[in-house]
Amino acid sequence: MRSKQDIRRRLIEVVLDLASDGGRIVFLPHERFDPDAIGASISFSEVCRAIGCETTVLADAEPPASMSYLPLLDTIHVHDPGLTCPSFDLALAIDCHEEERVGARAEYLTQSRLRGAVDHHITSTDLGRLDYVVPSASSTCELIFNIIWDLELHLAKPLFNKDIAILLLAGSITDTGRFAYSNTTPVALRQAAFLLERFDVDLAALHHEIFDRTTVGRLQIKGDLFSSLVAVEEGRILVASATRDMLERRGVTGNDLTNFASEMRAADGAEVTFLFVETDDPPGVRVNIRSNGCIDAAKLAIRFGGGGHLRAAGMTLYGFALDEAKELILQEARKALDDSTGELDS
Ligand SMILES: [Mn+2]
Repeated sequence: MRSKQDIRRRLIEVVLDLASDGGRIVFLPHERFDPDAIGASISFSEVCRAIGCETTVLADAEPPASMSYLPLLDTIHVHDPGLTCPSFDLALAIDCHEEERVGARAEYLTQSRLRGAVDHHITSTDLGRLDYVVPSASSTCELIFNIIWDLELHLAKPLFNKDIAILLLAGSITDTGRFAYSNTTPVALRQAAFLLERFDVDLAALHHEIFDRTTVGRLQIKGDLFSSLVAVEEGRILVASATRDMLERRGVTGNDLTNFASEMRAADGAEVTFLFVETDDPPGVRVNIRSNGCIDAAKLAIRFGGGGHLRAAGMTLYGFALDEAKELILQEARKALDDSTGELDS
């Protein structure tokens, strides 16, 4: 088996090779991208362009207003399923590695000359030769930092800049819950220190944008959700759910709710929390899972076509009604808790 470093080296060699004659690379952040996926995609794309590649960041949708603080969002292209897929030398899935996670853009992975990934999600499929997937990394931005670092050393020229610093910090801060979750590594902290030493980034403003900034509608839906929260199995399982009507009444979307699942996990005695959100297009139920380490959230999500990490994962149950989804998943959660023998490795 090749080590992660070997795969990183090979990926860097391919990028350098493409840079020498204007090779074309497309970056594919996962669907419903978060700051980690988009921050990693844009920063890697910027660096590859700076060294001679032609690059495109191809997203499934426009960035949500909540991410408008991020630099270089105007460089993103939004996928148009009506257009034929242009040919690229290399297609990279970012913050994901499975075709399903990039949805309709999967054709770029299958039709490009080379394909790869940079990701830190738990692997459930066979990895390709250029799949740089490190589940122990705190964020994909941590892995992109390593790649840019290596490229700087190799080319002996500066490649980090202030925009890239903000993008990488945003991904890292989001995925580590402001350097508070158990996935926070000394490496992530050292990288953040390096970026803050080298560039004048307003860290307080970045934290505010990522974690504190909210809207009246979000505060109201939070009240609605938490006041209807249900404790199951003596509070070891906590369940909250949002119907389409609830979202409409407060003028918010399902994407505005993701952090609430993590907040619920802080309740005394909670071992696993579920947030169920009714979705429209296509109809189904989005499930966010947060675990305190007793059960493997990713394992549960993967079984239903989703994915994630040990303590944070999610999936969408297409065609399910809210009550059906809750019944099915709670049954699985009870089983998983019964089978659990205590703390899993994080
Ligand atoms: Mn991530």
